[in-house]
Amino acid sequence: MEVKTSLLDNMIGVGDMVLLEPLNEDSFIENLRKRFDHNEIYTYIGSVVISMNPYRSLSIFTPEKVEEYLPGLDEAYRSLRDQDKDQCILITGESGAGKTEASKLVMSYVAAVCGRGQEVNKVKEQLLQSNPVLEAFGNAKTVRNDNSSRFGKYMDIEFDFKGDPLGGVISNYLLEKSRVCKQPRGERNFHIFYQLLSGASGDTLTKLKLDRDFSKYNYLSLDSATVNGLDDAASFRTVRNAMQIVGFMEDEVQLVLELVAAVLKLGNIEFKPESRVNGFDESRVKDKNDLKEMCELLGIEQSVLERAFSYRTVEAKMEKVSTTLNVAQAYYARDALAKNLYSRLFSWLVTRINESIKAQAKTRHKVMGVLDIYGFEIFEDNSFEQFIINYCNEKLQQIFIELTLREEQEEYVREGIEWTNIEYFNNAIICDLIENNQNGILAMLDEECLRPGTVTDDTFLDKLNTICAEHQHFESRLSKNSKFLTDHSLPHSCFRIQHYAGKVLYRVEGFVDKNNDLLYRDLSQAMYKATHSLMRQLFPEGNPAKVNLKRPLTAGFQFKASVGGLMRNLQTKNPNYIRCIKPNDKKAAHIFTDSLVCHQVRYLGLMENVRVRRAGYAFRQPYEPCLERYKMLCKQTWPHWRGPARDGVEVLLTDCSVPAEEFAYGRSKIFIRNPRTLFTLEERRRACLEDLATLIQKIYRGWK
Ligand code: AD9
Ligand code: MG
Repeated sequence: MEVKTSLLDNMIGVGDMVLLEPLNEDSFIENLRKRFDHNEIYTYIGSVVISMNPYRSLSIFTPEKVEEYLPGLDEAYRSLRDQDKDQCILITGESGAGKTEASKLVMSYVAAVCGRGQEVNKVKEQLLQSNPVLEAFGNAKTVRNDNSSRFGKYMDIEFDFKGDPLGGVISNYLLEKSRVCKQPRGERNFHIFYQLLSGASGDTLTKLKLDRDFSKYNYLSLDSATVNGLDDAASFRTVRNAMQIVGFMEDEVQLVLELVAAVLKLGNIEFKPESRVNGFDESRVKDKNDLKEMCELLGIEQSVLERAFSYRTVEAKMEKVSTTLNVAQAYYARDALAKNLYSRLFSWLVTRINESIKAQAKTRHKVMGVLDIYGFEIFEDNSFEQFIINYCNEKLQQIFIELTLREEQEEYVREGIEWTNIEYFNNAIICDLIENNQNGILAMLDEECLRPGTVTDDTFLDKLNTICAEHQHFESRLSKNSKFLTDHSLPHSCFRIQHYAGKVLYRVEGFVDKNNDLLYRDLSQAMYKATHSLMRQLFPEGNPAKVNLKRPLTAGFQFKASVGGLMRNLQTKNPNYIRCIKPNDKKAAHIFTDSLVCHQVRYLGLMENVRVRRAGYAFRQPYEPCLERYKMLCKQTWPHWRGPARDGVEVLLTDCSVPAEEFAYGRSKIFIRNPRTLFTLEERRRACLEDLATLIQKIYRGWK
């Protein structure tokens, strides 16, 4: 391909990597750097958007400008409106790369380009304002990102036939609930706790029986309670306002805040041992004040909750046996309750928001899905949560590979278009290591959780060691595979996975417990007895009339099923990608670390992406519908073409003076290289339709 590089390209780099000459890893990185230095944070690979996190606000991000700056989106939106195909925007990249910010830009873009009018504006505003609410409850400061998403989010924006938004539906994926009780060093609990304490009026805090001082609460980490650049008090006002716009009633907001307060109170309940005659220690609540206040907030009888922290009832068949809890078990029960309470509250918020934003009676025409998940992360200590998050990222990378690299190439071959195969790493093997139904890591974890007898994290690791030992992406001290086993100091209680985005060492401690996600029934029954209407609603299994002796599904099993469903959903849509890249590890503006960027470019498969794209065609359609749609643009094909559709399309494109190198004829489809060619055809078709409408009107008037 002959490419003319202009002086401007030399200075600020080329906007589409497809045009980069020469193409190699160095020139690719250099191009990103040049553009980054000139505040050009978006670069394309055809329609795939590469987005560099600028770590500062650029004035280009006014909603009006978004349209100009995200042409990739423009294409998705036009395809949705004109090609009648559901779209999805898949936003990927590691933690802190800018996915959530990009997803908000997508929403602002939708708001900016489509219709006005009171009703449409209300829908848009509600969709946009769902963000601050979910971020307050589902995001937190981590070492990697001051506003890190700790849940996965998928949102379908629904459109009518004109392309105006009608509403939306949000699905959420596994919230990292362990954070409610404990945060790693340098990290915080979910934003809402700090926002509430900093931003609520004195009166509200008194009603909630809360103190403004963070240090009063066991569940709030203190070493990083305030975050530079975050104004918790102002955010609280934003969240309150957003809740109102989304449609929360005042009393609902109050109920939500009471539950947030209840979590803080719960964390302050402490236990002491009381010796019994037989030598066992039985747990007792130490200082009853927090317990009392929590019960007052929720309308729970104090003695019921107190008892649930000292005894546990085990029900088997028709029998009920009461056993005592020791201090450690009481703390375990307390934390399990706090985590469940908070994560159920979060899911309730999503359901409640959906009630408000769902499309009203009008039938939806098309949807645009926007996926913003927690990014790939490697911490010093990685546990079950990172394992789940990284698995989700593997799945997303797999979709990219399937749809962009594999299927694309296979289609060219199938259609008989000349093609030289491009090699790439397929991470299906890692997905399989994790999710295989027989011997995947999640299946083995479930098997361990269900096995009778003594089950510990170590027995789980033993199992992994024997079954996965030879897998080339798995490593443990007992691994037989030496390919990645360079480090003989791998600790005993760990295993390591060579993910597509890097090696991660997981500590097994807590895996079994987190997967089981056990909550003693006495506690759910105590919660169900509350007079607090929302609390009751969150613990339906506490209803004594509905005792279910079946084991609840494990956390891993549920996650795998929901991610599987998500992937199937995404595959029915036309994918559009925003690949986010983090320029440095310091959360700082103006710094571009070559090695870090290079690592991401590699694992995201971006070089392969350019190669496939350069050789490929952006748009394809079977001959018949293509001819049907555009036949009016050419005298020879309008109103009917007699003959094979393929020939009709050829006549049509030649007549429309589309240059020959712009298309290729496959066995059943026409392939068009540049989406702009298609847009030109669309515009001409529209003009044609308008002329036709005017003509019909004239004839009609003539008749009258
Ligand atoms: V995580 O996987 O949820 O931990 P994200 O979502 O990829 O991560 P996020 O969008 O939260 O990252 O971006 C991190 C921070 O980078 C933001 O809080 C902003 O301070 C900064 N950022 C990201 N994108 C932009 C942008 N387009 N303009 C300005 C940005 N700042
Ligand atoms: Mg995020």
